[in-house]
Amino acid sequence: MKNNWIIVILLAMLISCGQEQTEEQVAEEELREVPEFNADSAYSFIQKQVDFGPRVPNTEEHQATKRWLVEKFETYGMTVTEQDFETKAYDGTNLKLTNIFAAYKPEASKRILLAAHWDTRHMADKDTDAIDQPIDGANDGGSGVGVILEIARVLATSGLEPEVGVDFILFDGEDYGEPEQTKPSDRNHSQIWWALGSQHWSKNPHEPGYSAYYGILLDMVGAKGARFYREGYSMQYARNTVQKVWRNAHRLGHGDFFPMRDSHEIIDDHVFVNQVANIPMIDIVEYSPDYGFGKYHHTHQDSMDLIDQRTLKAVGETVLYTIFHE
Ligand code: AHN
Ligand code: ZN
Repeated sequence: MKNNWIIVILLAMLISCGQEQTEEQVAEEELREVPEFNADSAYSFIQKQVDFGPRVPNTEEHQATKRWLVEKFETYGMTVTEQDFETKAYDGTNLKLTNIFAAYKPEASKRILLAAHWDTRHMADKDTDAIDQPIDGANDGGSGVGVILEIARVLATSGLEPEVGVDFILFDGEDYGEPEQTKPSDRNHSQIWWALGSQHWSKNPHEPGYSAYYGILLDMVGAKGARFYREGYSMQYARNTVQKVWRNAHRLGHGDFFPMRDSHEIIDDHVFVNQVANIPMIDIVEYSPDYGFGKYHHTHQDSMDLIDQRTLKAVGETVLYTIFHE
């Protein structure tokens, strides 16, 4: 009998000890130092991409941008893998595409995968003018890459190191889908002509068996006044990560940018990463449950005039904080 009581007391001590540790861990987490995300630097990375011209597959501008992106990651001491491949577009054009992969802290086994697309749309099919001309894609393409490059710069230079490793993937051919005007209501859904780079990589990862703890896709993360809702597929495949990231945004005072509200599913690069590569990936994307994409979407309004450093900062700080708290 006496022994039973001793066991109960010992158990109680163990439990309370465990709780104390948890509290300590929480306190320690809150004290974790997170390096500064420089929105001015992220902005300049977007400006640089736009200065190359539209990053349309099979153009010289696209090639030149690719060389710069690879060099940028290499400057930050990362090993870069270029995945070249060819694929047919909706109109039969043979596209020469490249997915760009870079690894930070490759020895870490727990890894976060950050993704964006680096190509831009070959037409302004939602505009009323010059619909056959390619767009600048400052936000659609440029912003996700800009935030990613700034995170890569910070990881390489701040002197602070997260516990996790971080991988970066820049997908090509995301935006080469069919024109809005020729989208027939009875169109054949068996083939999706968008997200060609992520479709290829998800089926053929650059390293067989590649995986990550979770991924975060950044798409159109730089527009003034942007709102990031909890996108449908992200909630289906990676709900915990959505909740964690949105909670972090609110902790940092960026709650206005990250409403606690769902939007329905959209086809974006993360769909294939989730369904084919089986890596849970969320999409931080400007897509409203009320009106869908912003009015600049696939128009010539998607230029540097649209980009606001406050939006870049909200997204960049939230993602960096999340990385440093894993
Ligand atoms: C749809 O148009 C449904 N998905 C394409 C997502 C996208 C286009 N993101 C950027 N541009
Ligand atoms: Zn687009």
